[in-house]
Amino acid sequence: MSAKPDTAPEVSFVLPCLDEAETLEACLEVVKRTIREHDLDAEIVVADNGSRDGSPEIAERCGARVVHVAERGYGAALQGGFAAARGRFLVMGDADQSYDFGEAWPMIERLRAGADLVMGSRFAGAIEPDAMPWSHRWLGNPVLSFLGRRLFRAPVSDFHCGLRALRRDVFERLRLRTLGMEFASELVVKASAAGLRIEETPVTLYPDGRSGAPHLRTWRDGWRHLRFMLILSPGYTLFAPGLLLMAIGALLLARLAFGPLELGFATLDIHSMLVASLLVIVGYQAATTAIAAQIFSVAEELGRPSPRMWRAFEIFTLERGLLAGVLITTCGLAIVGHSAWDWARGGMGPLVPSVVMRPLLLAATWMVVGVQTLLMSFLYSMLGIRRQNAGPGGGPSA
Ligand SMILES: Nc1nc2c(ncn2[C@@H]2O[C@H](COP(=O)(O)OP(=O)(O)O)[C@@H](O)[C@H]2O)c(=O)[nH]1
Ligand SMILES: [Mg+2]
Repeated sequence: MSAKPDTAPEVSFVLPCLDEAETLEACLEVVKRTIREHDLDAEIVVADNGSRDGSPEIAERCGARVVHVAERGYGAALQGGFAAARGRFLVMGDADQSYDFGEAWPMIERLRAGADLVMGSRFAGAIEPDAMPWSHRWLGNPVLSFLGRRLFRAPVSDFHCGLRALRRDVFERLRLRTLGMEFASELVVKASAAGLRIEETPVTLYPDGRSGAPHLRTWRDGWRHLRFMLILSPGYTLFAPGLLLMAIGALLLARLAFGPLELGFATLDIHSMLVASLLVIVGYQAATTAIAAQIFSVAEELGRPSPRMWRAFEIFTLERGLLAGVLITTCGLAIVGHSAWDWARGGMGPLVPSVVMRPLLLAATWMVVGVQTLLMSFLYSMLGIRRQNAGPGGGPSA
C-alpha cells in the first residue's frame, strides 16, 4: 500500500463519481467545510471510472485527488477509491448532493469510539419529499433491507444508504468483490458475517441536484441486490425447501411402493407415486444445487469464509462422490432387473401398469438421483478447484 504511517491522514472522504459535473463542486465544498469545522486531518478522493463531462477536472480544481478506476461500476469505483485512499477511516458518499457530508461527522466520532462500520440510515433519519422514488421508499429498500436483516442477521435498518464510514483495515479484511450497485449490500453482509461492530447514525436524504437521470436503475439494480443476497443464502432459498420436498416425496414413494393407500375420500396409487418421485428428484436437485452455490460463494470469497467447508472436501472427495453416484444408480438398475426377472419367470404376460409401474417408478427415482450425484460431484470438484490447487490445509486465499 502507498500509505505511509507518518503522513497518512486520519480520514479519507471517498466520492464515487460518474458524470456529476453539475453537483460535484457543491459536494466537495461541503466536504471541505466539514473538514474545517471539525479540524479533521483528512484527504478527499474522487473515484471516477469514465466520466465524460469534465468531473475529474472539477475534482482536481477543488483540491481532491482523482483516482481513475479502469473497471466500470459503482462497486468498482469505490473499491478503487478505497484502495488508493490513505486514511485510517474511510467515509463514502454520493457526489450528487443527495447526502450532506456534514452528517459524516457523527460517523467519524463512532469510528473513533471503536465502531468498525457506521451505516447511515435514512429511515432513522429523514427522506425529503421527492428525494426517493415511491417504489424505492416503500418497496425496494424496506423489503431488501428486511431480507438482509433476516438472512444475514445484519443489525442495519437501511442496507443501501450511500453515506457510510468504515475503518480502512476493515475494508482490506473483507475482500469485497462486487463491481455494481450490489457492492452496497456486500459490504454490510460481509461485515456482519465477520462479526464486526456495526453501528448506525440517522442521515437525511435530499433530492439529488442533477438534472439528468440517476445511474441507479430500479429494476436492474434492485434485482442485483436481491440476486446477491439470494446466491449467498442457498441454505434458505434452496437447501431447506429441497430437503422438505425430498422428505415428503420419499415418505410417499416408500409407502406407495408397497401398494395403494386408502384415504377414505381418495386412493393414492401409481399416479401419486409419479408425483412423489418428482418431489424427490426436484428436492434433491434443489438441495444439491444449494451445495454448489455455497461452494461457489466461499471459493469466490463472496460469502463468509468457511474452513469447515474446505475440510468437508477431504471427506467428500470426487472419487467418493462418483462411487456413491454409481452405487445409487446401480440400485435403480437392480430394481428394474428384478422386475424384469419376475416378469420373465411369470411367462412374460401382459404388463399391468398398476403392478409394473410401482417398482419402475422407484427404480427411475434412484437412477435420476444417482446420475445427479455423479454430475454434482463433478461440479463441486470444479468449483473447489482453487482449493485443490492450494494443496492440503490451504484455502484459495491461503
Ligand atoms: N465512478 C462511478 N460512480 C458511480 C457509478 N454509478 C454511480 N456512481 C456514483 O454513485 C453515486 C450514487 O449514484 P446514483 O445514480 O445517484 O444512485 P442512487 O442515488 O442510489 O439512485 C453518485 O455519486 C454516482 O455518481 C459508476 O459506475 N462509477
Ligand atoms: Mg443519487
